[in-house]
Amino acid sequence: MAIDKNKTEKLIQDIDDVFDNFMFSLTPPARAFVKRSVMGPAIDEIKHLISESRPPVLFILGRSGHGKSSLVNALANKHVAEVGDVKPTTSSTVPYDISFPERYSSWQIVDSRGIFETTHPDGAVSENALQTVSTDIVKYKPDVIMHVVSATEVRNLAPDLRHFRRIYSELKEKTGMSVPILVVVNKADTLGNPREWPPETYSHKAALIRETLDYLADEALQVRDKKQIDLHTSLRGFITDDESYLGIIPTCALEGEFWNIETLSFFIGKHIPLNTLLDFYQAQNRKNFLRQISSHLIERFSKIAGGIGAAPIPIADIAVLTPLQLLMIMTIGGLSCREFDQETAREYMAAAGVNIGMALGMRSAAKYLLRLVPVGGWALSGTIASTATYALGKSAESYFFGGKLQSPDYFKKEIEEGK
Ligand SMILES: Nc1nc2c(ncn2[C@@H]2O[C@H](COP(=O)(O)OP(=O)(O)OP(=O)(O)O)[C@@H](O)[C@H]2O)c(=O)[nH]1
Ligand SMILES: [Mg+2]
Repeated sequence: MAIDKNKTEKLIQDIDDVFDNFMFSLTPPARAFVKRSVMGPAIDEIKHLISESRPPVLFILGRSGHGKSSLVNALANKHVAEVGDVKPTTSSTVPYDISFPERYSSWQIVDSRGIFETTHPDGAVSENALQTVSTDIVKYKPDVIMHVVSATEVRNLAPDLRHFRRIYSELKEKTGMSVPILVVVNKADTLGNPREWPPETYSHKAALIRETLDYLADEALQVRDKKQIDLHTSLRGFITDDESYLGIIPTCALEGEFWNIETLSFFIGKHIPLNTLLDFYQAQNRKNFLRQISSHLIERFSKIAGGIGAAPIPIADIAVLTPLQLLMIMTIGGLSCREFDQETAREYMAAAGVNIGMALGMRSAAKYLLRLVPVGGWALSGTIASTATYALGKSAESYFFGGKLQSPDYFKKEIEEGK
């Protein structure tokens, strides 16, 4: 299971009702403040991340046979694109949707299949082909462009990259659009002896990959600065300061031998818009990435909760925060591939030691949350509110993602001890 966007509206409505019910104790100005400055932003955050989320558009560029389709399959973690050795007969861009119904997600792939084969006798890409790609970028408005080059061909095909960079710069100037582009150095396994794999085991293979990446960055693209994506090793690729090619990532997309696909996925996730992240990561069923969205959400929600400290009249009752916290817990559960509903919040609460009967509605569930994070004091300060929300979120995250429940108290202490 996963987060079903279509259910979000209803859930937000429910939470809003719960919230209205919790407002009795507040004066009208305080009520208006909490609604405008706390609940509003929290709901907007969920809308932005979930109900307004849309499929990412991934544009794949590169010569035939270099592994464009294989990469799509590797990223998707399932067979979605045709892989083969058959030369393309038509040179046109083929857009297609991949849907992941069980994960309520989809992607749009734009495969520039064959376009780069319309070449001059000397092997260079024709100006015509480049213009076609340029038109297609305007037409399909991709969120990211992957330029796939087989590792063994990097030296031969360096001009492709430079030509494309030129065309892209012109396009950028003309239209103002800015799409992150990365070079995927695929078939890294075929450098040298293909049987020496993976490169973590064979230092010679690792050296060949490094050499190829360095050549690409320093000589072919002449980037001024490049940083390792993984601080421990240069083997997993670079982030560059190039105006077009933001990343250089080696991969193996051969089925059964996948390598460094997670780095690629992570890099794409860093560069696509926030409202495409849910579809992008949820489709892949990669829990560690969904956990990052969850962490981002917890931080946002605790910051929003902290806003309560700025209320014109001190707000004494932390209960006003519980609808927000309930929404947060349900979303964290949803991201971890539970159902996106109150059952999920109930499951966490039961695990944390607050067993609420099945018959009780959302309002009671929210009330019971208070037992999990007791806070003292007569007025709710911003710090208390954000700490309590953070601790609760982290505790839910440990339960849904870590498989081992840590109490909110544990995280509260961590914050108080300044960790
Ligand atoms: N050894 C190795 N083979 C790969 C890798 N990626 C793809 N291949 C193989 O390369 C061949 C071509 O892969 P495709 O994914 O079909 O290439 P493509 O770029 O989509 O080709 P077109 O659709 O013709 O433009 C297939 O036989 C793949 O199995 C890789 O990382 N390593
Ligand atoms: Mg293909």
